[in-house]
Amino acid sequence: MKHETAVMEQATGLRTEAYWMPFTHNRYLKKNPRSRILARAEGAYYTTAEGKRLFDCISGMWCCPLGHGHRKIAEAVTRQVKELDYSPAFQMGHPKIFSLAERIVRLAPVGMGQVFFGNSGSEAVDTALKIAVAYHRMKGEAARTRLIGRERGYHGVGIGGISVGGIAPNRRMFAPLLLSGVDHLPHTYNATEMAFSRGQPKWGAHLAEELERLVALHDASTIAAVIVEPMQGSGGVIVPPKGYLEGLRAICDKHGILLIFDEVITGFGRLGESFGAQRFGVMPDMITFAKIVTNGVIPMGGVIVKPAIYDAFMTGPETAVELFHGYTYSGHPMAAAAAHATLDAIEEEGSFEQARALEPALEQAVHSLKGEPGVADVRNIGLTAAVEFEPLQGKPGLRALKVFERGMEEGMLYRFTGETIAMAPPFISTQAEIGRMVEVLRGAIQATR
Ligand code: PXG
Repeated sequence: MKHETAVMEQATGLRTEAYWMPFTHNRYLKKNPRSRILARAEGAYYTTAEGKRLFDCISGMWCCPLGHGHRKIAEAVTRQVKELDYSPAFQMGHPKIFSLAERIVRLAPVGMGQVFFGNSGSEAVDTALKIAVAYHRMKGEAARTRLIGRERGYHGVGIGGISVGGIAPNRRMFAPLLLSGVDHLPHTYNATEMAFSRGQPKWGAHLAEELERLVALHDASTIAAVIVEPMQGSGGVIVPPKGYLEGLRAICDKHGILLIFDEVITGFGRLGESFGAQRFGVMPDMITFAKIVTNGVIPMGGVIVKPAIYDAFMTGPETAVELFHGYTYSGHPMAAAAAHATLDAIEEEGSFEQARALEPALEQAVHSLKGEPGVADVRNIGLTAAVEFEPLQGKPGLRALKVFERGMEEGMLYRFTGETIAMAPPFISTQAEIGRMVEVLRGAIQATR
């Protein structure tokens, strides 16, 4: 209790000026920070500094689906800090990172071979883009330097990631830094054709053909890779149309272009399978991951590659470094311990099965919001869903912000961005909690005009 009181007191006298908060309306939040300060977390709930309990509708930021304060993960991390807190990442290793790589390859679609580790999704993406360009160079196709992303895509905030990314505000301020030689596929969202789709929309497979247009424009011999999220998460839960990813795969194969799936959100169970690749039955050449691999407890990210990619680098003198890339914290022992414990828990608790079992309940509940005031679309797949609103007149984004704030008052921590509210509840949620999450949302929508 003493500690509890100390946490609350810290929050009461909070001085907010020195902390520049990421992706945040700093001035607005700092006017009234108290409701936004989290003090504790346990299972599927946060407690704010004001003592309010919030259901974690978005699993942290899509990363904590096994629940907070997971005993096994906490114990593994505690043991690890005493056993081996840090190990140099270059020219040295430690047992847990080798075995972790092997485990991740086993979870990945058949045919993957190696894992390169970093500390975040952004690092994973920039690593994958570098590997793609370097791979072609190693194969004697140094002209293949062009990268293709997609509108509305989110690939983190590194220079590579914002260049292939397609979220305009993330790019606008940094325009001079964006990589040259990048092009974008159109996004696949079309309200007229697919509003209120359950799971994969039936319309839109033909949009993959846009890649043929880009190939015709730039010539295949200049294109290194295409990077897409199998399901666009940050863009607002945009689900790939049936046949679309298959189409991209076929066109990449035809032209010798690498296909990268950015699975930072979809990796490790969000879609009820290890990766979106398995859910959609489409095999990429590289997969980027982060978030759920450690249940969000310690930062970790990475890239899974096909053996043919790894092998292309394993040439030249054996004493020479093959890839001039890596981070001080690549394969950090603390992250490796957290990841092993997370993967253990996923096996023991049947986490992917939990996610699969909750999918129909979430689908049914969110689609019942059709017809509520201002609801323009509802979409879902796996254990994630989004509700999109018609903007309040002359006030873009305000409706979702108001719904979010109302939700907090009612004990729900949703995710809002633009005109959408997104949900990606923990896999450990009960059906009743999913139901409540949606009913509170209904109330918040009705109260917001
Ligand atoms: N790729 C994808 C597909 C992502 O979703 C990143 C890369 C970058 O990961 P890092 O670890 O560098 O942040 C992401 C991150 C949200 C939200 O609520 C999504 C992300 C991060 C924060 C919030 O939409 N995705």
